Amino acid sequence: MPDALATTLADIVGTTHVLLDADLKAAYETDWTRRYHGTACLVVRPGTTAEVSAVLAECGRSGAAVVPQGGNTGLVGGGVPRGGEVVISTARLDSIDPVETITAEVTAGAGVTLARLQQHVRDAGFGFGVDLASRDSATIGGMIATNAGGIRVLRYGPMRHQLIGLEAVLADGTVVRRLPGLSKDNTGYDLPGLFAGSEGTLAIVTQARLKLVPLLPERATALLAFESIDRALEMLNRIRVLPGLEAVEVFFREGVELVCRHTGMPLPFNQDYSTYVLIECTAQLDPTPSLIEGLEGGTFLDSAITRDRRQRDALWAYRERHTESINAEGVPQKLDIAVPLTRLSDFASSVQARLHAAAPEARAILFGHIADGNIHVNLLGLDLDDDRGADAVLRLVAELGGSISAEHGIGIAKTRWLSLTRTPEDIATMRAIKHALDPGNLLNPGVIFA
Ligand code: 2HG
Ligand code: ZN
Repeated sequence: MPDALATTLADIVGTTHVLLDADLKAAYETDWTRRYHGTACLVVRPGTTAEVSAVLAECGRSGAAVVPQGGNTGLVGGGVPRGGEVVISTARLDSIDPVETITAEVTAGAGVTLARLQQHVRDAGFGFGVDLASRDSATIGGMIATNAGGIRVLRYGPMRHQLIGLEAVLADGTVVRRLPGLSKDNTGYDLPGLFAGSEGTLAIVTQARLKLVPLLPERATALLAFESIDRALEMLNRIRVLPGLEAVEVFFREGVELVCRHTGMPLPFNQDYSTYVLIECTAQLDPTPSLIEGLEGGTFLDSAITRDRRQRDALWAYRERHTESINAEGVPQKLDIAVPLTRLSDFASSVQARLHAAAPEARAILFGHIADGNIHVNLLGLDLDDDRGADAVLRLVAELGGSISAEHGIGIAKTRWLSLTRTPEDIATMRAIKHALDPGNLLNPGVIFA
Protein backbone atom coordinates (compact mmCIF):
# COMPACT_ATOMS: atom_id res chain seq x y z
CA MET A 1 0.00 0.00 0.00
CA PRO A 2 2.58 2.64 0.92
CA ASP A 3 4.19 2.56 -2.53
CA ALA A 4 1.01 3.23 -4.49
CA LEU A 5 -0.27 5.71 -1.92
CA ALA A 6 3.10 7.46 -1.73
CA THR A 7 3.12 7.93 -5.49
CA THR A 8 -0.40 9.36 -5.50
CA LEU A 9 0.35 11.66 -2.57
CA ALA A 10 3.58 12.80 -4.22
CA ASP A 11 1.52 13.82 -7.25
CA ILE A 12 -0.53 16.02 -4.93
CA VAL A 13 2.13 17.64 -2.72
CA GLY A 14 5.40 17.04 -4.59
CA THR A 15 7.94 14.27 -3.99
CA THR A 16 9.97 16.24 -1.46
CA HIS A 17 6.95 16.47 0.83
CA VAL A 18 6.31 12.76 1.09
CA LEU A 19 8.77 11.29 3.55
CA LEU A 20 9.41 7.56 3.39
CA ASP A 21 12.94 7.39 4.67
CA ALA A 22 13.23 6.16 8.28
CA ASP A 23 15.65 8.98 9.17
CA LEU A 24 13.34 11.64 7.78
CA LYS A 25 10.24 10.20 9.43
CA ALA A 26 11.87 9.76 12.84
CA ALA A 27 11.17 13.28 14.14
CA TYR A 28 7.44 12.77 13.50
CA GLU A 29 7.25 9.36 15.14
CA THR A 30 8.13 10.09 18.75
CA ASP A 31 6.48 12.60 21.03
CA TRP A 32 8.21 15.25 23.07
CA THR A 33 8.22 13.21 26.29
CA ARG A 34 9.63 10.12 24.49
CA ARG A 35 6.76 8.14 25.98
CA TYR A 36 4.77 7.65 22.78
CA HIS A 37 6.15 6.42 19.50
CA GLY A 38 5.14 4.32 16.54
CA THR A 39 6.06 3.88 12.93
CA ALA A 40 4.39 5.98 10.25
CA CYS A 41 3.92 4.35 6.87
CA LEU A 42 4.82 7.77 5.51
CA VAL A 43 4.75 11.44 6.46
CA VAL A 44 3.06 13.87 4.10
CA ARG A 45 3.44 17.63 4.30
CA PRO A 46 0.68 19.42 2.35
CA GLY A 47 1.19 23.12 1.68
CA THR A 48 -2.40 24.24 1.04
CA THR A 49 -5.93 23.43 2.18
CA ALA A 50 -6.66 21.98 -1.25
CA GLU A 51 -3.70 19.63 -0.82
CA VAL A 52 -4.91 18.57 2.65
CA SER A 53 -8.29 17.83 1.12
CA ALA A 54 -6.83 15.79 -1.75
CA VAL A 55 -4.48 13.92 0.61
CA LEU A 56 -7.35 12.99 2.96
CA ALA A 57 -9.54 11.88 0.06
CA GLU A 58 -6.72 9.64 -1.21
CA CYS A 59 -6.05 8.20 2.25
CA GLY A 60 -9.77 7.47 2.53
CA ARG A 61 -9.78 5.73 -0.85
CA SER A 62 -6.92 3.47 0.17
CA GLY A 63 -8.24 2.96 3.71
CA ALA A 64 -5.15 4.47 5.29
CA ALA A 65 -5.63 5.81 8.80
CA VAL A 66 -4.28 9.29 9.43
CA VAL A 67 -2.58 11.00 12.36
CA PRO A 68 -2.60 14.81 12.07
CA GLN A 69 0.43 16.50 13.58
CA GLY A 70 1.22 20.17 14.33
CA GLY A 71 4.31 21.11 16.32
CA ASN A 72 4.48 17.69 18.02
CA THR A 73 4.32 19.24 21.47
CA GLY A 74 1.30 17.19 22.59
CA LEU A 75 1.62 15.31 25.86
CA VAL A 76 -0.98 12.53 25.57
CA GLY A 77 0.23 10.59 22.51
CA GLY A 78 -2.46 11.99 20.19
CA GLY A 79 -0.09 13.42 17.58
CA VAL A 80 2.28 10.54 16.84
CA PRO A 81 1.56 7.32 14.97
CA ARG A 82 0.64 4.15 16.83
CA GLY A 83 1.50 1.79 14.01
CA GLY A 84 1.51 2.25 10.26
CA GLU A 85 -0.66 5.37 9.88
CA VAL A 86 -0.05 8.25 7.50
CA VAL A 87 1.16 11.28 9.45
CA ILE A 88 -0.18 14.51 7.96
CA SER A 89 2.02 17.35 9.12
CA THR A 90 0.39 20.78 9.03
CA ALA A 91 3.74 22.59 9.42
CA ARG A 92 3.70 24.00 5.89
CA LEU A 93 0.29 25.65 6.33
CA ASP A 94 2.10 28.62 7.75
CA SER A 95 0.63 31.65 6.02
CA ILE A 96 -0.54 34.52 8.17
CA ASP A 97 -2.62 37.48 7.01
CA PRO A 98 -2.05 41.07 8.08
CA VAL A 99 -3.84 41.90 11.33
CA GLU A 100 -7.26 43.43 10.73
CA THR A 101 -7.08 46.28 13.20
CA ILE A 102 -10.70 47.41 12.92
CA THR A 103 -11.95 44.03 14.19
CA ALA A 104 -8.83 43.07 16.18
CA GLU A 105 -8.66 39.73 14.35
CA VAL A 106 -6.16 37.79 12.30
CA THR A 107 -6.36 34.76 10.05
CA ALA A 108 -3.51 32.30 10.49
CA GLY A 109 -2.60 28.95 8.97
CA ALA A 110 -2.62 25.85 11.15
CA GLY A 111 1.17 25.53 10.96
CA VAL A 112 1.96 28.99 12.34
CA THR A 113 3.71 28.65 15.69
CA LEU A 114 2.31 30.46 18.70
CA ALA A 115 5.53 32.51 19.07
CA ARG A 116 5.28 33.66 15.45
CA LEU A 117 1.63 34.62 15.88
CA GLN A 118 2.46 36.53 19.05
CA GLN A 119 5.24 38.46 17.30
CA HIS A 120 3.09 39.15 14.25
CA VAL A 121 0.20 40.60 16.25
CA ARG A 122 2.52 42.47 18.65
CA ASP A 123 3.99 44.32 15.67
CA ALA A 124 0.45 45.54 14.92
CA GLY A 125 -0.17 46.58 18.55
CA PHE A 126 -2.14 43.55 19.73
CA GLY A 127 -1.71 40.56 22.00
CA PHE A 128 -3.04 37.01 21.79
CA GLY A 129 -5.08 35.58 24.65
CA VAL A 130 -3.40 32.19 24.92
CA ASP A 131 0.19 31.70 26.02
CA LEU A 132 2.07 28.57 27.04
CA ALA A 133 5.60 27.36 27.63
CA SER A 134 5.97 25.47 24.33
CA ARG A 135 5.18 28.63 22.32
CA ASP A 136 8.20 28.25 20.02
CA SER A 137 7.02 24.90 18.61
CA ALA A 138 3.29 24.60 19.36
CA THR A 139 1.20 25.44 16.30
CA ILE A 140 -2.16 27.17 16.05
CA GLY A 141 -3.74 24.08 14.45
CA GLY A 142 -2.52 21.76 17.19
CA MET A 143 -3.53 24.22 19.87
CA ILE A 144 -7.06 24.38 18.44
CA ALA A 145 -7.23 20.61 18.06
CA THR A 146 -6.38 20.20 21.74
CA ASN A 147 -8.19 23.34 22.93
CA ALA A 148 -4.92 24.37 24.58
CA GLY A 149 -5.16 26.30 27.81
CA GLY A 150 -1.93 27.63 29.28
CA ILE A 151 -1.19 30.46 31.65
CA ARG A 152 -3.83 33.08 30.79
CA VAL A 153 -7.05 31.07 30.83
CA LEU A 154 -8.31 32.91 33.89
CA ARG A 155 -8.33 36.13 31.88
CA TYR A 156 -8.97 35.16 28.26
CA GLY A 157 -10.15 31.54 28.28
CA PRO A 158 -8.66 28.60 26.35
CA MET A 159 -8.05 28.34 22.61
CA ARG A 160 -11.72 27.68 21.80
CA HIS A 161 -12.60 31.11 23.17
CA GLN A 162 -10.22 32.80 20.74
CA LEU A 163 -11.93 31.34 17.68
CA ILE A 164 -13.92 33.67 15.46
CA GLY A 165 -13.85 31.23 12.58
CA LEU A 166 -12.20 28.10 11.31
CA GLU A 167 -11.36 26.20 8.18
CA ALA A 168 -11.02 22.44 8.51
CA VAL A 169 -11.00 19.37 6.30
CA LEU A 170 -13.17 16.37 7.11
CA ALA A 171 -12.08 12.75 6.73
CA ASP A 172 -13.48 12.46 3.20
CA GLY A 173 -11.73 15.63 2.03
CA THR A 174 -14.71 17.98 2.42
CA VAL A 175 -13.57 21.49 3.29
CA VAL A 176 -15.67 23.31 5.90
CA ARG A 177 -14.84 27.01 5.84
CA ARG A 178 -16.13 29.70 8.20
CA LEU A 179 -13.69 32.56 8.07
CA PRO A 180 -15.80 35.67 7.56
CA GLY A 181 -14.72 37.43 10.73
CA LEU A 182 -18.11 37.83 12.35
CA SER A 183 -18.03 37.96 16.11
CA LYS A 184 -21.77 37.40 16.12
CA ASP A 185 -22.90 34.48 13.99
CA ASN A 186 -25.47 32.02 15.28
CA THR A 187 -26.20 30.34 11.96
CA GLY A 188 -26.60 26.76 13.08
CA TYR A 189 -24.21 24.56 15.02
CA ASP A 190 -20.91 25.94 16.28
CA LEU A 191 -18.64 23.71 14.20
CA PRO A 192 -15.43 25.63 15.06
CA GLY A 193 -16.27 25.12 18.73
CA LEU A 194 -16.85 21.41 18.09
CA PHE A 195 -13.60 20.91 16.19
CA ALA A 196 -11.68 22.73 18.93
CA GLY A 197 -10.62 20.05 21.37
CA SER A 198 -11.57 17.18 19.05
CA GLU A 199 -7.90 16.09 19.00
CA GLY A 200 -7.76 15.45 15.26
CA THR A 201 -10.56 12.87 15.40
CA LEU A 202 -13.20 14.90 13.51
CA ALA A 203 -11.28 17.10 11.08
CA ILE A 204 -7.88 18.58 10.31
CA VAL A 205 -7.73 22.29 11.09
CA THR A 206 -6.14 24.22 8.24
CA GLN A 207 -6.77 27.90 9.07
CA ALA A 208 -8.27 29.90 11.90
CA ARG A 209 -9.68 33.37 12.34
CA LEU A 210 -8.51 34.47 15.77
CA LYS A 211 -9.64 37.13 18.17
CA LEU A 212 -6.89 39.43 19.46
CA VAL A 213 -6.59 41.20 22.79
CA PRO A 214 -5.14 44.60 23.69
CA LEU A 215 -1.35 44.69 23.97
CA LEU A 216 -0.87 45.90 27.51
CA PRO A 217 2.59 47.39 27.83
CA GLU A 218 3.05 47.25 31.60
CA ARG A 219 3.52 43.99 33.43
CA ALA A 220 4.31 43.14 37.05
CA THR A 221 5.19 39.70 38.35
CA ALA A 222 5.31 38.43 41.92
CA LEU A 223 6.66 35.18 43.28
CA LEU A 224 5.32 34.34 46.72
CA ALA A 225 6.19 31.53 49.11
CA PHE A 226 3.59 29.91 51.38
CA GLU A 227 3.61 27.28 54.08
CA SER A 228 0.85 25.31 52.34
CA ILE A 229 -1.49 25.25 49.38
CA ASP A 230 -4.32 26.32 51.69
CA ARG A 231 -2.54 29.60 52.37
CA ALA A 232 -1.97 29.95 48.62
CA LEU A 233 -5.68 29.43 47.97
CA GLU A 234 -6.50 32.13 50.52
CA MET A 235 -4.28 34.47 48.54
CA LEU A 236 -6.00 33.49 45.31
CA ASN A 237 -9.31 34.37 46.90
CA ARG A 238 -7.93 37.77 47.87
CA ILE A 239 -6.41 38.67 44.49
CA ARG A 240 -9.05 37.20 42.17
CA VAL A 241 -10.53 40.64 41.54
CA LEU A 242 -7.19 42.43 41.05
CA PRO A 243 -7.35 44.64 37.96
CA GLY A 244 -5.26 43.18 35.16
CA LEU A 245 -4.75 39.78 36.80
CA GLU A 246 -3.48 37.51 34.04
CA ALA A 247 -1.77 34.48 35.55
CA VAL A 248 -1.69 32.66 38.89
CA GLU A 249 0.53 29.60 38.81
CA VAL A 250 1.54 27.17 41.53
CA PHE A 251 4.49 24.87 42.14
CA PHE A 252 6.06 23.14 45.09
CA ARG A 253 9.34 22.41 46.86
CA GLU A 254 10.12 19.16 44.96
CA GLY A 255 9.59 20.86 41.60
CA VAL A 256 11.76 23.84 42.48
CA GLU A 257 14.57 21.55 43.67
CA LEU A 258 14.36 19.64 40.43
CA VAL A 259 14.34 22.78 38.26
CA CYS A 260 17.33 24.20 40.16
CA ARG A 261 19.26 20.94 39.88
CA HIS A 262 18.56 20.61 36.18
CA THR A 263 19.06 24.24 35.12
CA GLY A 264 21.72 25.39 37.60
CA MET A 265 19.43 28.22 38.71
CA PRO A 266 19.71 29.27 42.38
CA LEU A 267 16.78 28.76 44.75
CA PRO A 268 14.30 31.64 44.35
CA PHE A 269 14.68 32.67 48.00
CA ASN A 270 17.35 32.21 50.68
CA GLN A 271 15.53 29.22 52.05
CA ASP A 272 13.16 26.74 50.49
CA TYR A 273 9.42 26.63 51.08
CA SER A 274 6.60 24.18 50.61
CA THR A 275 4.48 26.14 48.11
CA TYR A 276 5.18 28.86 45.55
CA VAL A 277 2.70 31.02 43.65
CA LEU A 278 3.59 33.16 40.65
CA ILE A 279 1.22 36.04 39.95
CA GLU A 280 1.25 38.33 36.94
CA CYS A 281 -0.77 41.45 36.19
CA THR A 282 -0.76 43.49 32.99
CA ALA A 283 -2.18 46.94 32.37
CA GLN A 284 -1.76 50.19 30.45
CA LEU A 285 -0.09 51.74 33.49
CA ASP A 286 2.30 50.03 35.90
CA PRO A 287 0.20 47.47 37.83
CA THR A 288 2.83 47.12 40.62
CA PRO A 289 1.09 49.40 43.16
CA SER A 290 -2.26 47.63 42.83
CA LEU A 291 -0.53 44.23 42.93
CA ILE A 292 1.30 45.15 46.14
CA GLU A 293 -1.92 46.48 47.62
CA GLY A 294 -3.72 43.27 46.67
CA LEU A 295 -1.10 41.16 48.41
CA GLU A 296 -1.26 43.15 51.65
CA GLY A 297 -2.49 41.15 54.62
CA GLY A 298 -1.80 37.81 52.88
CA THR A 299 0.04 35.13 54.83
CA PHE A 300 2.99 34.62 52.54
CA LEU A 301 6.44 33.90 53.95
CA ASP A 302 8.64 35.46 51.28
CA SER A 303 8.15 37.48 48.13
CA ALA A 304 9.82 38.94 45.06
CA ILE A 305 8.02 41.52 42.92
CA THR A 306 9.37 42.97 39.73
CA ARG A 307 8.40 44.67 36.49
CA ASP A 308 11.85 44.31 34.96
CA ARG A 309 11.73 42.09 31.88
CA ARG A 310 14.79 39.99 32.72
CA GLN A 311 13.82 39.51 36.34
CA ARG A 312 10.30 38.54 35.31
CA ASP A 313 11.69 35.95 32.91
CA ALA A 314 13.88 34.62 35.72
CA LEU A 315 10.84 34.20 37.98
CA TRP A 316 8.84 32.54 35.21
CA ALA A 317 11.71 30.13 34.55
CA TYR A 318 11.02 28.42 37.92
CA ARG A 319 7.55 27.60 36.62
CA GLU A 320 8.09 27.11 32.90
CA ARG A 321 11.18 24.91 33.20
CA HIS A 322 9.35 22.24 35.20
CA THR A 323 8.46 20.18 32.14
CA GLU A 324 11.99 19.91 30.74
CA SER A 325 13.47 19.31 34.20
CA ILE A 326 11.05 16.45 34.83
CA ASN A 327 11.90 15.02 31.42
CA ALA A 328 15.58 15.11 32.35
CA GLU A 329 14.84 12.78 35.30
CA GLY A 330 13.11 10.16 33.20
CA VAL A 331 10.06 9.60 31.03
CA PRO A 332 7.07 10.78 33.09
CA GLN A 333 3.45 9.73 33.14
CA LYS A 334 1.58 13.01 32.77
CA LEU A 335 -1.80 13.50 34.39
CA ASP A 336 -3.31 16.84 33.53
CA ILE A 337 -6.22 17.14 35.92
CA ALA A 338 -8.63 19.79 37.13
CA VAL A 339 -10.80 19.84 40.21
CA PRO A 340 -13.29 22.51 41.30
CA LEU A 341 -11.31 25.14 43.21
CA THR A 342 -13.40 24.42 46.28
CA ARG A 343 -11.95 20.86 46.25
CA LEU A 344 -8.33 21.68 45.41
CA SER A 345 -7.29 21.65 49.04
CA ASP A 346 -8.85 18.16 49.42
CA PHE A 347 -7.04 17.00 46.31
CA ALA A 348 -3.68 18.34 47.50
CA SER A 349 -4.04 16.81 50.95
CA SER A 350 -4.99 13.33 49.67
CA VAL A 351 -3.11 12.83 46.43
CA GLN A 352 0.25 11.76 47.85
CA ALA A 353 -1.34 9.28 50.27
CA ARG A 354 -3.53 7.77 47.54
CA LEU A 355 -0.56 7.48 45.27
CA HIS A 356 1.60 5.96 47.94
CA ALA A 357 -1.03 3.37 48.74
CA ALA A 358 -1.38 2.38 45.08
CA ALA A 359 2.23 2.61 43.91
CA PRO A 360 4.69 3.32 46.73
CA GLU A 361 7.66 3.66 44.38
CA ALA A 362 6.03 6.50 42.38
CA ARG A 363 7.29 10.03 42.81
CA ALA A 364 4.87 12.85 41.97
CA ILE A 365 5.88 16.33 40.88
CA LEU A 366 2.90 18.70 40.99
CA PHE A 367 2.55 22.15 39.46
CA GLY A 368 0.05 24.05 37.39
CA HIS A 369 -2.53 26.72 36.90
CA ILE A 370 -4.00 27.13 40.38
CA ALA A 371 -6.61 29.69 39.39
CA ASP A 372 -8.15 27.13 37.00
CA GLY A 373 -7.97 24.29 39.54
CA ASN A 374 -5.64 22.65 37.00
CA ILE A 375 -2.74 20.66 38.42
CA HIS A 376 -0.18 18.78 36.31
CA VAL A 377 0.66 15.60 38.18
CA ASN A 378 3.84 14.18 36.72
CA LEU A 379 4.66 10.66 37.89
CA LEU A 380 8.23 9.41 37.83
CA GLY A 381 9.65 6.07 38.89
CA LEU A 382 6.99 3.82 37.36
CA ASP A 383 7.18 1.62 34.29
CA LEU A 384 5.31 3.37 31.52
CA ASP A 385 2.69 0.64 31.26
CA ASP A 386 2.19 0.53 35.03
CA ASP A 387 -0.94 2.60 35.57
CA ARG A 388 -1.57 1.92 39.26
CA GLY A 389 -0.49 5.47 40.14
CA ALA A 390 -2.47 7.10 37.33
CA ASP A 391 -5.53 5.09 38.25
CA ALA A 392 -5.37 6.17 41.89
CA VAL A 393 -4.91 9.86 41.03
CA LEU A 394 -7.64 9.92 38.37
CA ARG A 395 -10.12 8.14 40.64
CA LEU A 396 -9.49 10.75 43.31
CA VAL A 397 -10.10 13.47 40.72
CA ALA A 398 -13.41 11.86 39.74
CA GLU A 399 -14.47 11.59 43.37
CA LEU A 400 -13.87 15.32 43.75
CA GLY A 401 -15.98 16.17 40.71
CA GLY A 402 -12.98 17.03 38.53
CA SER A 403 -11.76 16.33 35.02
CA ILE A 404 -9.14 13.77 33.95
CA SER A 405 -8.04 16.15 31.21
CA ALA A 406 -7.91 19.87 31.93
CA GLU A 407 -6.00 21.07 28.88
CA HIS A 408 -3.85 18.38 27.21
CA GLY A 409 -6.69 16.16 25.97
CA ILE A 410 -7.35 12.45 26.29
CA GLY A 411 -5.07 11.34 23.45
CA ILE A 412 -4.27 7.67 23.76
CA ALA A 413 -2.99 8.20 27.29
CA LYS A 414 -6.32 8.43 29.09
CA THR A 415 -8.88 6.56 26.96
CA ARG A 416 -9.06 3.93 29.68
CA TRP A 417 -10.44 6.45 32.13
CA LEU A 418 -12.86 8.37 29.88
CA SER A 419 -15.90 6.95 31.65
CA LEU A 420 -14.64 8.16 35.02
CA THR A 421 -15.79 11.70 34.33
CA ARG A 422 -18.18 11.29 31.37
CA THR A 423 -21.51 9.47 31.51
CA PRO A 424 -22.41 6.63 29.10
CA GLU A 425 -24.92 8.98 27.43
CA ASP A 426 -22.28 11.65 26.97
CA ILE A 427 -19.79 9.16 25.49
CA ALA A 428 -22.47 7.73 23.20
CA THR A 429 -23.24 11.25 21.91
CA MET A 430 -19.56 11.92 21.24
CA ARG A 431 -19.24 8.59 19.44
CA ALA A 432 -22.30 9.41 17.30
CA ILE A 433 -20.68 12.68 16.20
CA LYS A 434 -17.43 10.86 15.44
CA HIS A 435 -19.28 8.24 13.42
CA ALA A 436 -21.27 10.84 11.48
CA LEU A 437 -18.18 12.78 10.43
CA ASP A 438 -15.70 9.93 10.08
CA PRO A 439 -17.61 6.68 9.52
CA GLY A 440 -14.46 4.84 8.43
CA ASN A 441 -12.61 5.85 11.62
CA LEU A 442 -9.69 7.14 9.58
CA LEU A 443 -8.91 10.27 11.56
CA ASN A 444 -6.68 9.64 14.56
CA PRO A 445 -8.10 6.22 15.47
CA GLY A 446 -7.49 5.22 19.06
CA VAL A 447 -7.52 8.82 20.29
CA ILE A 448 -10.24 9.78 22.82
CA PHE A 449 -12.07 6.45 22.33
CA ALA A 450 -10.14 3.20 22.84
C1 2HG B 1 2.44 23.54 31.36
O1 2HG B 1 1.52 24.03 32.02
C2 2HG B 1 2.10 22.52 30.32
O2 2HG B 1 3.60 23.91 31.49
C3 2HG B 1 2.90 21.24 30.50
O3 2HG B 1 0.75 22.27 30.30
C4 2HG B 1 2.57 20.49 31.75
O4 2HG B 1 4.56 19.18 31.61
C5 2HG B 1 3.41 19.23 32.03
O5 2HG B 1 2.91 18.31 32.70
ZN1 ZN C 1 -0.40 23.56 31.65
